[in-house]
Amino acid sequence: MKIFYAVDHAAHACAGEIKDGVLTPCFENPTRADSVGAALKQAGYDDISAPTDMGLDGVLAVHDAGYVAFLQAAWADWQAAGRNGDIFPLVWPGAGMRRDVDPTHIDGKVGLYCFDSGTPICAGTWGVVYQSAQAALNAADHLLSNRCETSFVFARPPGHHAMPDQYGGYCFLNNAAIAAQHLSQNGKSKVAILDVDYHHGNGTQTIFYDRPDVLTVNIHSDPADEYPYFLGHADETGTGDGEGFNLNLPLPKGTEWRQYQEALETALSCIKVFAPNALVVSVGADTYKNDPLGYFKLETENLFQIGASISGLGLPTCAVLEGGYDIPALGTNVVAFLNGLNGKAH
Ligand code: SP5
Ligand code: ZN
Repeated sequence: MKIFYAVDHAAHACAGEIKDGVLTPCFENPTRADSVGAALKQAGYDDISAPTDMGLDGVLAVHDAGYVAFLQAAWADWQAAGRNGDIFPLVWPGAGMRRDVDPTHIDGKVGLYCFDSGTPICAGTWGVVYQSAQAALNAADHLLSNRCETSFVFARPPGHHAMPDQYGGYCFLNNAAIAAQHLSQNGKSKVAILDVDYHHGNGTQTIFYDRPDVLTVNIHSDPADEYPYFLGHADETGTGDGEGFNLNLPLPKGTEWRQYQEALETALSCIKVFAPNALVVSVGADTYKNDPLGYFKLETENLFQIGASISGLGLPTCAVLEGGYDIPALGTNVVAFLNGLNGKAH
């Protein structure tokens, strides 16, 4: 299994996020990737590389050019406005306000391109975000021409909340969507994306919502009672030609393996019927019982079982890390998932 990550990931390190109304140290911080890197090496996964630079085309295939230009310039614009701390939004275009305007002030730009208050930007953010997207492109590329059957990206920051033109949920560029689109444009005529992060992958769903050739399937905490609230409900099934090619399987807080496994079987059956040529998995370890942001009750062994069940599909598979905030356990949980995915023993 080929593994990629942003080697300079530690440059994306913000001071805090707003949680429960309080500025709190960021859950999504560099120690996450350190935990994963150490566990991978200890488990013998040593084919780990920095990505080669495949350029912006793969990013612009899923994100709006104006949004990407904003991300590239945001820190310089923020500094030019005399600010030194992390970038946070001040005002949003709420319902009934205009989105078809082009703010020249950084506060207007941030409001236009951001959808939550928990996703700060610091000096190093763009460079790391770009490298993580490159890691996803490299991992997808390695599935082409059968160079490898499985690949993995321990991307940080994660990606599945990132919309075509908005960031949030710790996510800026949608790494999984970028990987899927790369596969789609290079001979994989049908691609499935399975998202098993605790939170709904609102960005990934949105990017492919009108596409019948990219199936998106999500198993996540019911957005009636959990972030991101405004997408991820069971009645969202796709639109236009994409009608019937999005499946949401929301589960209640407190979900244990027995109930999760039923949803997973439903998800895998749906993917089998779709019969894709390749699979992208958004894997989050925030389904783990001790996760500080998640309220499911999965054990490490269950992460292994998720990986093993997915491997039963027999598809070329690119796994992309999303959430997981019990940082000491994160590496162990990721390795458990990968051992399952690669047909190894738990
Ligand atoms: C990629 C990913 O997992 N992103 C998750 C972003 C979640 N951000 C919102 C956190 C809000 C936490 N609220 C918890 C309430 C605890 N009482
Ligand atoms: Zn999550």
